[in-house]
Amino acid sequence: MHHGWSIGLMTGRPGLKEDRSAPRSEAGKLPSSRGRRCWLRAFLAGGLCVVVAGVGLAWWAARRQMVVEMQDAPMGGFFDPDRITVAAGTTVEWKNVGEQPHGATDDSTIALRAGDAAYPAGAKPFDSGILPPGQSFTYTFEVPGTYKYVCLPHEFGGMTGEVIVTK
Ligand SMILES: [Cu+2]
Repeated sequence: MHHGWSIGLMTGRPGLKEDRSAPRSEAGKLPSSRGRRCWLRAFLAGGLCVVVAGVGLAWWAARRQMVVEMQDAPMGGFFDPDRITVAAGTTVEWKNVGEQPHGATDDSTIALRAGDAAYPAGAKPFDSGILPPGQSFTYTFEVPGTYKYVCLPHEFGGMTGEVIVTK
């Protein structure tokens, strides 16, 4: 207000004072509309934060979850994918999408060939048991290293897999 008035005085041009005073009423409204815009901006920024956090969380969760499908094949079956690399803390889900029973275990004491199954020192062996069609088994890999596992009913047919766990 003072600013417009002083400029009007300095320039001394007639009519300018009126020109300056006309938008003054609009200028008077400005703080409240600016305030509303500020709230809107804060609201949008907050919403954006929530969206970004949600996407980040979903990405983080996806990174720590992996699905390996157990599929039927003429020689018994196969894991799809049969070799994965995951970060420590990842939960792997084996899902039997076939029509015959499958399984997953890295326990070398029950595997047909001891070399087909292995897990790093410090880890405990996992064993899904026999999974009927449609069933799943999950295991969370906490210890980094190389895991070799088999489907017991189809190990002879080469149904083996590998999980490499990084730190
Ligand atoms: Cu199998």
